[in-house]
Amino acid sequence: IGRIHPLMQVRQQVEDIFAHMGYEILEGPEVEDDFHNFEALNIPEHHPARDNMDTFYIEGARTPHLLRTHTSPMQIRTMEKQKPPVRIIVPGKVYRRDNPDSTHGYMFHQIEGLAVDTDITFCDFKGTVEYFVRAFLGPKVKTRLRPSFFPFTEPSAEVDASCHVCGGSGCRICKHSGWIELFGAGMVNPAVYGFVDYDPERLSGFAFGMGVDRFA
Ligand code: 2U9
Repeated sequence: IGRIHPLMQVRQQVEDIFAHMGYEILEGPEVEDDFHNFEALNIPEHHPARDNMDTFYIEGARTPHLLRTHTSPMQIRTMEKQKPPVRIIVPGKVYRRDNPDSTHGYMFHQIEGLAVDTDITFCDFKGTVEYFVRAFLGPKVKTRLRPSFFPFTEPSAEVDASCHVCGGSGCRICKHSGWIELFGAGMVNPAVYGFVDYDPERLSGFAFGMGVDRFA
């Protein structure tokens, strides 16, 4: 008897929660160019994330092409084509060079999201994150934002949830901290808007990225 794969179950749950908030679900190409995967996301040429160590480049193409290292290039493509407001969820396979072992492969699944409009604030970001985490993990779960860094968001944060095993009192699963790291997020770095012809003086937004395999 067939079953829906655990990764696709998680993907469906996440999609349903954001669809309920009015987000559109979009997919994009797995072979991308340098501009959409790096340049437009404020990852400059000598950033370590661009090293051959991390990225599979496609040989023989006229211009540099690669296997996307995140689904973010599709958010760039959407902003190039579409005027704000933008509210999208982009699930899909991504590829990174790594030393494979029983818990690491070359391909994994991500879900990223992007919201851009004329007056989106950090409060909208926080409220959306809290709504999502409670819808996904249950109404009693607490969330916490920790400062972080990504080239494409500023400020950036890691989103933690109170431990689903011990409820926050501390156990082996949360390494006695009471918290579990869930995903990365932040306000879209204004530098990104310049690459897609959006006005950073008029527009703001937030973005997030989560690993489906980790969630499952
Ligand atoms: C645009 C602007 C900003 C997407 C984001 C993250 C933070 C993040 C990781 C989670 C685990 C990747 O799968 S993972 O290894 N992602 O922490 N992603 S903000 O930010 C964007 C995307 C597109 C135009």
